[in-house]
Amino acid sequence: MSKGLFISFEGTEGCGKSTQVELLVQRLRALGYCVRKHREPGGTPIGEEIRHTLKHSQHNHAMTAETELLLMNASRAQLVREIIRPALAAGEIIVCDRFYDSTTAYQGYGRQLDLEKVKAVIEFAVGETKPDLTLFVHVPPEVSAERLRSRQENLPFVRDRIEEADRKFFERVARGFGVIAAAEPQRVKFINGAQPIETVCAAIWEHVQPVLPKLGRW
Ligand code: Z5A
Repeated sequence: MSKGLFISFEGTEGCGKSTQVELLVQRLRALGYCVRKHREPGGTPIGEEIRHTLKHSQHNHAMTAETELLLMNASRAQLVREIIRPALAAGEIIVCDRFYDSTTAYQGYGRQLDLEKVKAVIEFAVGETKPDLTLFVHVPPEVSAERLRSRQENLPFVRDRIEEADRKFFERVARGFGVIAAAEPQRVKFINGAQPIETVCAAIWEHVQPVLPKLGRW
């Protein structure tokens, strides 16, 4: 049985997940915990190549929703076996920027693939390896759009195929995250991301602190 702790972050783009992942990892390391930070898709050499194919490759325009689903989960299957399981077995903390709830939200609700088939693919990719705690960072679409716009102004343009989807796609994704959070309130904690960074960080810590004593005792 795993002795470590697996925490995932979820939410729509621009909700502030990556900012909060970094703050949480820094805080846990400062307290002496052994923590690994990963992102999905990606996190392993194979996963990072899949990430490039999914997001930035010049040849990915024709990618079907089914291919997208399988590539997301190919990257995940590799991350789970190469990194997450060994780290959990060694008693470490894994903090992951997105995990399988993103597949349910984006490929299930967003791309409108059959939810039962999506679930079966996820289960094949992860097996028994599931997050102990998921922080769902929620912001209204206008906050997300404004943050992405201001970040874009400060970065060179990088093509991202998934971000090219239309508004209705992102509305379905947001609705999907809401359904997921409501279905599993024990695991998935709702965080109001439309607050100052320090306030969001404190709200996240309220959920992380109580699970830390369970490390090594699952
Ligand atoms: N995807 C999928 O379809 N299926 C799957 O199974 C998986 C993923 C795993 C990954 O993109 C894409 O893959 C994603 C879902 C899909 N696609 N889309 N679209 P990614 O990894 O490149 O990016 P992301 O996960 O979508 O996140 P992001 O765009 O990088 O944003 P974020 O991590 O949520 O936010 P952030 O980078 O922390 O913050 C955004 C900006 O807001 C930044 O300038 C911050 O300084 C600022 N910020 C953050 N917090 C605040 C607060 N509280 N106030 C004000 N400003 C803030």
